Amino acid sequence: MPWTACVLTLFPEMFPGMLGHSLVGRGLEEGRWTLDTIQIRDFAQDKHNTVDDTPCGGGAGMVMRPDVVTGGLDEAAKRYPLAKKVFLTPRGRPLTQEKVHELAEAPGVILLCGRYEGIDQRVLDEHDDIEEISIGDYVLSGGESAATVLLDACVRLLPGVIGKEASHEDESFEAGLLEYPHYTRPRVWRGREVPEVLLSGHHEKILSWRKTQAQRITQERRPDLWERYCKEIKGSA
Ligand code: 6GU
Repeated sequence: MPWTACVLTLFPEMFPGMLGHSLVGRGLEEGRWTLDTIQIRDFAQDKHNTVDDTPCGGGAGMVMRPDVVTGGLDEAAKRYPLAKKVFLTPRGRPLTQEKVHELAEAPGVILLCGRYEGIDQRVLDEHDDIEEISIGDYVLSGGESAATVLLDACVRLLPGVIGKEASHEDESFEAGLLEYPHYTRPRVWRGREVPEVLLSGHHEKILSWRKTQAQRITQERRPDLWERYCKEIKGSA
């Protein structure tokens, strides 16, 4: 069975979108993963197909109704009983590469995308197996672009999707460091030379240079990652 993605959204036409292109799109065509969408509006309970209402207690924006959202969630769980359920929200726990691995190793995911100000809290209280995940500290207009990001990150880890082009170990975050800089031909471009060591053919020196660069860049840009990396090094020494 391939890995399954099921997206609950008011805008199913946004999918596959970017996920239909490049290596991830090829993986979809080759059946290495499947993408299903569920239109949340199909579970509206009234003749006007209402999905949202004004927030209790007042305030700006609209809130998605719990009866409508749960109808969609139940249908998704019926189709994909083993999939992990995720609600994409800026209030969620941050998405990390570790979490991406966990989701990619599950049989699949059900992704609930909110629009408007959010969804009624009682849906989340009722379905205690829904994990709330955020893709970063900024606010998007809806969960669909976040779902696209999460799916890209998961699908590229599935067997056969990336092929031998990338060994994942070298990538940013996999070793707790940001990735080292890359170079290709020409050897000199606008007076800028490719670092000598990369042309030396000396494999050990190249590995050591790359590691030093990865450490320098991480230290400069991500003191949070650097601190954790240093602690882990100490712990394993
Ligand atoms: Cl998952 N959704 C929305 N709407 N905004 C976000 C987000 C998710 N993650 C960061 N900002």
